[in-house]
Amino acid sequence: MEIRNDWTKEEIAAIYNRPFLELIYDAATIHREFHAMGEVQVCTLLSIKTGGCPEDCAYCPQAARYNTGVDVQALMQTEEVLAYARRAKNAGSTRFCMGAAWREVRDNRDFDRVLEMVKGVNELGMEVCCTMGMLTEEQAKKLSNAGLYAYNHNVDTSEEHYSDIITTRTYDDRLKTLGNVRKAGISVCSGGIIGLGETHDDRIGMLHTLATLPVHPGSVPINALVRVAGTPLQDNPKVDIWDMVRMIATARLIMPSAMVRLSAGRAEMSISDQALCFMAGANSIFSGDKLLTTPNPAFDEDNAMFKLLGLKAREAFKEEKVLVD
Ligand code: SAM
Ligand code: DTB
Ligand code: SF4
Repeated sequence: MEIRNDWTKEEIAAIYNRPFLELIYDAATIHREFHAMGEVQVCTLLSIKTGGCPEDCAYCPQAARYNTGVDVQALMQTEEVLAYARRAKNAGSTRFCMGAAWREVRDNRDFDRVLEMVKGVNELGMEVCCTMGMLTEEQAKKLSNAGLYAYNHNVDTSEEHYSDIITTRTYDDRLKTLGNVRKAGISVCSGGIIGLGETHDDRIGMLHTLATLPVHPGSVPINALVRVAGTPLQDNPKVDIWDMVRMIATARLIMPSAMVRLSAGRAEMSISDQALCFMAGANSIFSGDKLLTTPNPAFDEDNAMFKLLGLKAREAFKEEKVLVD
C-alpha cells in the first residue's frame, strides 16, 4: 500500500464508518505490513514543569484558571530529570517525553536547561521527546542540535471544534509550530483527544488534518479524555471504547507507517479494551503510574498485560537500525 497525503474527508469518513469487524481486520492487516505485529513501544512521560499554565484548554488540569488541585512546580533540575530517565530506561522504556506546562517556549535560562536535559537523555540512547507548547523555527533548530528526536504538539480536535475547547491560541498557531518542528528535522508527534464533546465529523476532520500534513507525523497519540474535577469538561461522558478503537484503526489505515500511541485514558480501560486497541493498530503505550499529572496503570499491571497478550517491548531507534542494516 502506498502512503498518501491527499486523503479527502469523504474517504476518511468511509473508513471510519465501516462495519466494526471489517475495520479492525483491515487495520490489523495494514499494521502487519508496516510494523511487527505484537511489538509495542514503551514510553515514559515526565512533567518537568507542572501547572500554572496561562492557556485555557478546557480539558487540562494544568491550566492556572481551573481549580484542579495540581500543585505548581517550577522547572526541575537537570540531574533530577536524568535520574528519572535512567530509571525509565532500566525499566524498559525506549522513549522519554518531557512535558512543560508552557504556552510557548521562551529564550531564557529555563530553555537552556531544557537543552541540557535533551542532550543528557539523548546520551542515554533513548528517543528523547519534548512537549512544551509553541516553538519558533530557531528554537526547534536548537532543540534538534541538542539531540531532540521528536516534538509532541497535538492538534487535539478538528479545526471547527477547536475554539470550543481553546480560545487562547488558534489551530493555525498549532500548525505553524508543527511546520517549524518539521523544518528543523525533528520527528513530528501530533494527535488529539476524543471525548471533548466533538462529533464524529470533528474526529474525521482531525484525522484529515493529520493525514494531509506535508509529511505524516512519525507518531500519532490518540488520547481518551481523562476527566479531571475542576476543568470545564469534568462532567463529560466517559469515552466509548468502540469509538477509541475506530479512531485508532482509522489512523492506522490512513497513516500506515506512523507509530499510533494508545495514550491517555488507559487507567479506565480493561485489558480486553486495550487488546482491541492493539489489534486495531496501536503500537505504543506510556508506562508508569502517572502520565503528566493523572493516573496511568501501574508498571506491574502493564507487564502482566504484555505477558497475557504476548506483546513484546520494541527496541529504541528501530527505524534507523533497519536503514543501516
Ligand atoms: N503545554 C503543551 C501543549 O499544550 O502542547 C504541552 C503539554 S500538554 C499537557 C500535552 C497534551 O496533553 C495536550 O495537547 C493534550 O492533547 C493532552 N492532554 C492534556 N490534558 C489531557 C486530559 N485531561 N486528557 C487527555 N489528554 C490530555
Ligand atoms: C499526548 O498526546 N498525551 C500525553 C503526551 N502527549 C504528553 C499526555 C497526556 C496527559 C494527560 C493528562 C495529564 O496527565 O496531565
Ligand atoms: Fe497549558 Fe498545554 Fe495544558 Fe493547554 S494543554 S493548559 S497549553 S499545559
